[in-house]
Amino acid sequence: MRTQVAIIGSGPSGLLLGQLLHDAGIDTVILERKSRDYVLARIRAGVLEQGTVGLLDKVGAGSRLHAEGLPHDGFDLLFGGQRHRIALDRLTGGRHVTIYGQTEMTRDLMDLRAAQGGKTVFEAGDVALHDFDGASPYVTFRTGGVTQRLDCDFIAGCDGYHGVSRASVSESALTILERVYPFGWLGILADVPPVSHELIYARSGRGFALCSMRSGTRSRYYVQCGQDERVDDWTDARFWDELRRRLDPETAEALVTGPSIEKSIAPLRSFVAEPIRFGRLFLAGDAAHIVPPTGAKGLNLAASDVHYLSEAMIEHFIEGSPAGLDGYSAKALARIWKAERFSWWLTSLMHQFPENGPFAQRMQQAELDYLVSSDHAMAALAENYVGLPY
Ligand code: RFL
Ligand code: PHB
Repeated sequence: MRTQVAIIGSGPSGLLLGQLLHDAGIDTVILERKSRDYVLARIRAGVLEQGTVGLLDKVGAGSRLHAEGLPHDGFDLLFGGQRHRIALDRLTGGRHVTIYGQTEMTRDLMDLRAAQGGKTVFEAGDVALHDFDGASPYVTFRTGGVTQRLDCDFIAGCDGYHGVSRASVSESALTILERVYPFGWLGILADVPPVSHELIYARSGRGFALCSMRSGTRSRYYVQCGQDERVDDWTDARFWDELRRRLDPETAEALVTGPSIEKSIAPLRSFVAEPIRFGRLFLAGDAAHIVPPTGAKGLNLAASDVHYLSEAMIEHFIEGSPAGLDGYSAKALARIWKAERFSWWLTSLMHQFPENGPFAQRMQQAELDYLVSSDHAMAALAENYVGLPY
């Protein structure tokens, strides 16, 4: 088998890259380790920047998003028992974010790819990357009990944090920069109306909490939890009780609870691999970097990476110029680091850290007090939240 770009991973970055290249007449094959149903059952991100929505529109995958997605032009910070609104539209000159589940976006992109006859191999086992340092890279994988070989011009490693692509690069060629936080997020999804029509990011003495949603009838809530906690120890009743205690009395009173339809714990880390190009292998999305979810940046960074990467590949295939590919790593990393900084900052501001004593607590409180009293400070938060320009 031969293709121009072998894409490893059928998450948002692999699928969006496949579409952007397809629209430029560039052939791709996606190799995905899991089944389609498995990928579509993963509950992840929910907040899309306008830039991400713009890319989905560009490839023709935006119609359901515009019909069902919820445009949000603000969110609340809750601390000291009070809610403070961050008016994204006023602070950023009319920009907003869109609430639309990553699961739905993935489904839209998969359906579009299938309708256009794009090739995806699901349940591709033992994916291995070969000779990406040379001129003729190829990928081997197992499907239906048979080992196959896929020759290509380039390999796009879009296979997430635990994927094979970054792991195929020699350790000496990679610099890893990382911060692991001493807590996780316990999240639940429930078919209950959201407690508020906008998101609430809450700091409390018991830890961080987030009130989010997927629609007018489906809510997504998170509470900060210990690093080593087990989902099985969290009954729904315990979760709702803990969430209530981290909210102000009025919001806690308004909270509608119900049985969870998904419950999981995600560890929090900041992680960047540098560089993100190795000969004919290019990393994008979670394969290259992880942000803690506090800033809602992970999926949006995956989108900006593949925007840069698709432009670079189009420049190579259509104009015959290597300049875009040569500049990809530096260009993408410049935006990645800004999102890393924002996510780290918001995480540091809103969570309880086991090592924080009274001094650090007062610093968090003072910074939050300052933040909501200053339009300049709120504008800096808002412009990062809606997404920095590409
Ligand atoms: P993905 O989505 O992990 O997809 C990678 C795909 O590669 C496949 N794969 C392999 N395929 C073949 N061979 C192998 N050896 C393979 N190894 C792996 C996997 O099966 C998978 O299908 O990476 P991608 O495409 O880079 O997308 C990144 C995003 O998924 C991620 O950044 C976001 O979900 C992060 N995130 C959020 N981002 C936001 O922008 N806004 C949010 O509100 C937000 N909330 C979140 C989040 C992530 C969370 N969790 C669970 C980590 C909330 C949570 C709780
Ligand atoms: C979500 O709805 O899953 C979500 C929203 C905002 C975040 C993180 C996760 O910052």
